[in-house]
Amino acid sequence: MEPAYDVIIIGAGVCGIYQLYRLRGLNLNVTVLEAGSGPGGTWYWNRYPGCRFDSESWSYGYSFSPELLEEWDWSEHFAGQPETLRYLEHVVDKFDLARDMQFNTKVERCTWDEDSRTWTVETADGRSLTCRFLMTAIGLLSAPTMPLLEGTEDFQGPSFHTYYWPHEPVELGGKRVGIIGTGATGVQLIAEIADKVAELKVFQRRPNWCAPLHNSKITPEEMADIRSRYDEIFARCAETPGGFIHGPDRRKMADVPEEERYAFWEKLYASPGFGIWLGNFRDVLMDSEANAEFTEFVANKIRERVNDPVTAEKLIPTDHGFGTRRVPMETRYYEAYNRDNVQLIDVNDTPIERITAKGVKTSDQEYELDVIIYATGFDAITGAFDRIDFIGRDGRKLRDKWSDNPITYLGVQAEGFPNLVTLAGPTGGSVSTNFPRGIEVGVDWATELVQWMLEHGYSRIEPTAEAEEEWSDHVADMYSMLLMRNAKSWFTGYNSNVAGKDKTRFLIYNGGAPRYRRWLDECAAEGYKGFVFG
Ligand code: NA7
Repeated sequence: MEPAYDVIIIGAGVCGIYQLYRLRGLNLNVTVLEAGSGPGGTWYWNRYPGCRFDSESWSYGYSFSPELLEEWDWSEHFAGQPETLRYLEHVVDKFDLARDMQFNTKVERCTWDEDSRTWTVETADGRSLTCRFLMTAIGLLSAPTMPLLEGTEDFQGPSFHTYYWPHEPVELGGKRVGIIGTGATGVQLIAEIADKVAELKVFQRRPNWCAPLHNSKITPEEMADIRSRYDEIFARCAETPGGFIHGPDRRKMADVPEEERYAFWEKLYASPGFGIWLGNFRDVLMDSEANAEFTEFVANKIRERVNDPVTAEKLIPTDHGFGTRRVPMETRYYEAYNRDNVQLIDVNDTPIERITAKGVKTSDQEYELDVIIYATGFDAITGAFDRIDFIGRDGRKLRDKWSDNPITYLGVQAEGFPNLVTLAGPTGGSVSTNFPRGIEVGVDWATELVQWMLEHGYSRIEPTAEAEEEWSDHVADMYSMLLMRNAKSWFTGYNSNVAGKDKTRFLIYNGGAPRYRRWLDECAAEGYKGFVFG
């Protein structure tokens, strides 16, 4: 029996939107299943105050449509979440994509049937849909995790994970607010609300190396200039490892005279965006001596910005060097701790014992709060896969296959799971880049693959175990070059709140976007080597 759909895409975020657009071009029968009540993915869910891009807005928008580029104006160099959501909704409207999207549709189980060569997708509302190809666009950071603390249900005021920030406005003015977590999310939120709440208690386990974002408005003249340079901007993003406008300085730190080196670092610290991380001397992220010197430079910046020396030292990471975990970008984050209403509570000194009806109880005291916010991060990349039952060939479960290390071929497919295309899945190139830049490459490639299969009369694709092994070795090699491999963060698959994930896993591809594209291109040029077709 023919399946109901040629392709089902799970997820209507940045990736799912573009994948639907491309498959329309092949005249296929496609539907997108989305758990949210509208499109936008990450930008639909994360509505917490202060949520915004760390990518330059104009380097984040889709590049595929000159008309779209022509008509969309960004208001800030680093746009806030409401604007980004409006942008994605605009794209969906413009290309009339919503008619092939089913919202409020949560996927629970996907089962491969070898005889009919179809996937059956079961949804939480009790429906079963069949398709030839199943594509996941389920996000990297879409499986939020709560801390393993007792009593989270007992708290009597409002409390939520940042990912589930309510759609209706949350009144924080005059409230006593507690935030657990100081990653990129916590840092944005803390800086945004510090001067709006009565009291802010920040419960910090490990600080991060944060750097100034230097956001600003885009004037009409600037927007006109950006528009005239889009080709140049996207060409630049295509040549940098991270898909950003910022690429590494090829000089070695030690080869640059000290005075010049520090002048360069001062300039980076005063410049907008990720340049300080991704535009630094290349060896800062690879060589521990170079890293230590730059790390001390940033530590001194924190000391200059935080009035109380004890608080300043608590905000300075001691377990990892600068840039070896995700660098949170901030706007007056450190200055928030100079305010009388903001208190930093180091949970290493006074561990949280439990959440109570009234607030947070540490070994030291009970902090009475009106609102508790969990900025405790995500079960990154594989978490969203684990929350769906993917059952492949011979009843194999993807969750089991990936429990130790998520292995794939090119980040695109896993052996044992025919016709399942893991867009933005583990070990793929898009997950470590400025996301839309990476995902346009991945989606274009997947679309061409489907087209090629249709032209050749194939209805089944699966990678070989050998191809998967070769890719996994390469992924591991790429980690070995970077100091990041030793830091505990979601880049290395670490999450203390998920059983079995408090250890290093190779989750992302660190070889850089240009190298990833070469692998994809070579694979296609050689008749999609490494895959077996039927
Ligand atoms: P992150 O970067 O994973 O940060 C989560 C934070 O929550 C981090 O500071 C954790 O401390 C903290 N955390 C987690 N569990 C606990 C418990 N039990 N007690 C205290 N503190 C805890 O997630 P974000 O949402 O901030 O950022 C995710 C990405 O979104 C980000 O990288 C951007 O790409 C966008 P830890 O460091 O583990 O000690």
